Amino acid sequence: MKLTGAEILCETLTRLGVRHIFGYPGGAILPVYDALGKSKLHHILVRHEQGATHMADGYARASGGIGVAMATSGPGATNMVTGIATAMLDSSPVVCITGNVSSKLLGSDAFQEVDITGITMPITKHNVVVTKAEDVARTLREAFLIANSGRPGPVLVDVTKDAQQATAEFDWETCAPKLPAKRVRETYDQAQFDRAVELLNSAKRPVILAGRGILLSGAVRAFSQFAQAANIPVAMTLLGIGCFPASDALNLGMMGMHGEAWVNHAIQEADLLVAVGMRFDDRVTGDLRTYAKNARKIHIEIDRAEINKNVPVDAALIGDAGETLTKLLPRVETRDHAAWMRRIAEMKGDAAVRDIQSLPDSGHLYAAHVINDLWKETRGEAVVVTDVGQHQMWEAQYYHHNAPHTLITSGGLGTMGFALPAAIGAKFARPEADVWVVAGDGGFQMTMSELATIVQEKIKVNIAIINNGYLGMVRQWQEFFYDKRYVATPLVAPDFVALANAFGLRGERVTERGGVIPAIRAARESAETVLLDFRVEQEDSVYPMVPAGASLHEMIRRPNSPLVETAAEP
Ligand SMILES: Cc1cc2nc3c(=O)[nH]c(=O)nc-3n(C[C@H](O)[C@H](O)[C@H](O)COP(=O)(O)OP(=O)(O)OC[C@H]3O[C@@H](n4cnc5c(N)ncnc54)[C@H](O)[C@@H]3O)c2cc1C
Ligand SMILES: Cc1ncc(C[n+]2csc(CCOP(=O)(O)OP(=O)(O)O)c2C)c(N)n1
Ligand SMILES: [Mg+2]
Repeated sequence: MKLTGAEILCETLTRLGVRHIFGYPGGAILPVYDALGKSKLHHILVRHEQGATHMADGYARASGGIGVAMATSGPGATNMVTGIATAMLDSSPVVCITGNVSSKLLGSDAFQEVDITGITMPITKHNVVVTKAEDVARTLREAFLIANSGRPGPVLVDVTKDAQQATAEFDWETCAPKLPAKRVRETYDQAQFDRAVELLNSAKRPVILAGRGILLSGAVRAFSQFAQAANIPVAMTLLGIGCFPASDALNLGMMGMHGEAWVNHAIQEADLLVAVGMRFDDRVTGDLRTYAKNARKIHIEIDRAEINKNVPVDAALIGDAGETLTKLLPRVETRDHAAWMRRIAEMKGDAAVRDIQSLPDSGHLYAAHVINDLWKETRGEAVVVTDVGQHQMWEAQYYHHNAPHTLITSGGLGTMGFALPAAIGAKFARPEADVWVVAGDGGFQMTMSELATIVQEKIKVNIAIINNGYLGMVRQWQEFFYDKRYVATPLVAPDFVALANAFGLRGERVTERGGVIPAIRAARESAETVLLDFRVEQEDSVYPMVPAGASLHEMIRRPNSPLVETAAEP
């Protein structure tokens, strides 16, 4: 069958199981758009190509599959850069397709020509230029394979206009990928495995560090069986949240810069850390010289490059988390760690039992209240997509996630503007889910034009803006480390309710604690997207906080005040 490169592209995507493409057209990708119109693929027109990449990323994170974004050459492609880097830092499988000028014009500074493969080389897992129609199908199939195998990541396929327009023979069998099929090699030797078993079965004060690799591996069940069998408490990274139920007795909570104080202390006192699918990010370890000095370490990790990168380990089990945990399970002996659990409970002290819900209503609305009420109202079952800043940390602390893929957030790059588009992607992946955007007044203003995408596509998400009138997380650093010199952090915002109305959406402003639950209920009951503008305390800070570069146990705690650090146990 003879097809144009553009038709081959659409046909290949369809056969690969793609249903949604987030994109924005332009001259260099027009042949593909023409073919798209004749295909069954659902194209979602975004308002900025950054939005397309975050949508594809949110789609991937919510579904466990691959998200697809598309853009034209030049500015369309460069607008994708932030979204690609966001996906790269969090190992998210996204395939980006860009058009480019005709192959004979490449390198001539032609209209809207940029070397997008050069630009994205360090922020893609793989990228490639396709200049011939006959290479389109195989290259795309390879891109999908690479994006979602081993350690996942973004792949960019740049297709020149002549490759889209030329015709070629299309035959699914002959365009099979030429890469080795998905294969995760166990590269640890038996001695490492035996050492890990010995460490696991002899530890007195063990802690599991659970990361996003568990979610990427689809190993939630295997992980839970392992943790229960070993009877070891579980601390989670920000991106690991959801891989183990918050309600489980073994769950300790989040570790790291804004993790729970007792979790960080437990890590510092541990005699064994079992790191599973996490990469010892600097937000997690604090000062490496003082990090968990008394602990032996086991690292279960698919990417060899992560082993001994930041933290030297005693046993490295390189491979897929699910497969490794399943192999370890029969060798794990269930030990009584009651004394250790008691010690951790002691470290929780009063921080764990103070319940913000039982505090008298002082008339102030705190972000923690909003998030905790959201958790209660949605019974912890919503898919929450956050932006970056204080509200992101409060979400991690006060919304207790029990199910995998229910917290979607930009961790590694920390990309403001992520939440709204990523939530749109998540909604396409899981149309039945109650999807909530939790964004700051700063980050929301970066990509709020995607409200129009919501309207055009007639989708329903709920939007909670935690509006503190500041670039709050930066203001907090200025408060703590720059003598309260609030340079460039007070922030004017539009009237968000009027803004929602301008897009044809309903909006509501909430200024008092009593208004939170009714507003959340009304938003959930509405068939259409509702934007809630929560006017919260302006100069509140996130506690605890490990200052950048300090030791993990050197946390700034909330000064004496009627406020509390932690909500009730789930
Ligand atoms: C404002 C802000 C504050 C933050 N504060 C904190 C904080 O207090 N605490 C915190 O934890 N984080 C915090 N973060 C996030 C932090 O920057 C990192 O993004 C996060 O800690 C990384 O978590 P991770 O290692 O679990 O996930 P990733 O960075 O996604 O790493 C996943 C790891 O799993 C591996 N992997 C992938 N697939 C598999 C598989 N199949 N099997 C085995 N392994 C696999 C990967 O190779 C990788 O090493 C903050 C971010 C921001 C923006
Ligand atoms: C694109 C981008 N620019 C700058 C930053 C640095 N930064 C991190 S948090 C933050 C403030 C976020 O403010 P807001 O969205 O209002 O959230 P809040 O912290 O107030 O909850 C800034 C500027 C970033 N993470 N991303
Ligand atoms: Mg703010």
